[in-house]
Amino acid sequence: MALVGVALVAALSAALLVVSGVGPGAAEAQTAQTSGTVVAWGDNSYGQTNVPPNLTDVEAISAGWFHSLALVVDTQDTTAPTIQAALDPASPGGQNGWYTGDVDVSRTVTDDESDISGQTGCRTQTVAADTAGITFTCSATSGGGTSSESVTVKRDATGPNVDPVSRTPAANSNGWNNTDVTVDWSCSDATSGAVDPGVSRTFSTEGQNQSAVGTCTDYAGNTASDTQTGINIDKTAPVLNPAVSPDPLFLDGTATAAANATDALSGIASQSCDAVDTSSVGYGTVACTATDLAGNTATANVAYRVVYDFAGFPSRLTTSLRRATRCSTWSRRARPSRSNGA
Ligand SMILES: [Ca+2]
Ligand SMILES: [Ca+2]
Ligand SMILES: [Ca+2]
Repeated sequence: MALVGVALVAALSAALLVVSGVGPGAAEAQTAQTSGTVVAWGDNSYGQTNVPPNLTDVEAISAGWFHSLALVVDTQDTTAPTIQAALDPASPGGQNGWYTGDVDVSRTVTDDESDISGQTGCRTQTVAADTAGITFTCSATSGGGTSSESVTVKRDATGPNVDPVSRTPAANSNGWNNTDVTVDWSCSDATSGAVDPGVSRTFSTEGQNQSAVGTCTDYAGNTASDTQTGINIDKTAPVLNPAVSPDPLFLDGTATAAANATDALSGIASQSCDAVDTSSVGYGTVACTATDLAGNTATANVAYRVVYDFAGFPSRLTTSLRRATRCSTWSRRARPSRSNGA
């Protein structure tokens, strides 16, 4: 409240309807309306109707002999300070509201109606470590009261963990697979959390020393990768070109078969053929098998023929045969001619 001295003499307003107070004096009278406006009337020869301009919010008045008093309400601050927060960077660089680097939090505290009498927690703060959420609260007090404003910052500048879990199926003892290979990784993250609990990648292409890369992502958008090497896939069976030797095969002779296998990728691990049977003259087949280092197996048959081992006739038998041949020749010459048509 403030007490203001006023000289008021004025004509009574016809609009004097709602009155909150009356101040009768010796030469004038005045009243304050509920709107705060002062109306005065009396003898203006003393200047008593010159109501001070901007005289509003009058709560009470009192008229004297040559003076008047008006009690006006102080201009009050009815609003607490305004707190404006600012972050630098202004917006998160990561996803889902996460900052992925340092963040400065500052405040601007203002009050147009009264002075700031105190403030706490309003100084500039820097978030330089990962946090799932840290809240900074600024409180400021003025004649209008106390206001508070809070800012929560989430910072995750660290990539997630990506750990190899399995390789299915496992490579054989030679380090090879002959089917698709699936590599699995687990994902975890200490601050914002992993988007997926794990990732996997399946290889179906044949090749040696292939690499598989697993990438995990956290909710802030950070990523991390792991590379698994040495993935050897060979799905193709060896190629056989079997052969039997010697050629020709003689009855009861010694003979062997060879698979003559080749493999373009993992290479031949083993190859073999069944025994060649020369115990009888004629045609036969023998089976050959080859396996590559990946475990692919191929089989092929090869045909063969067993013949007599003819090294020529003995000399005594040759003489007998010559004689028999001559006799046969003579017999044919001695045969009667069929010129007669018989
Ligand atoms: Ca204020
Ligand atoms: Ca993280
Ligand atoms: Ca192969």
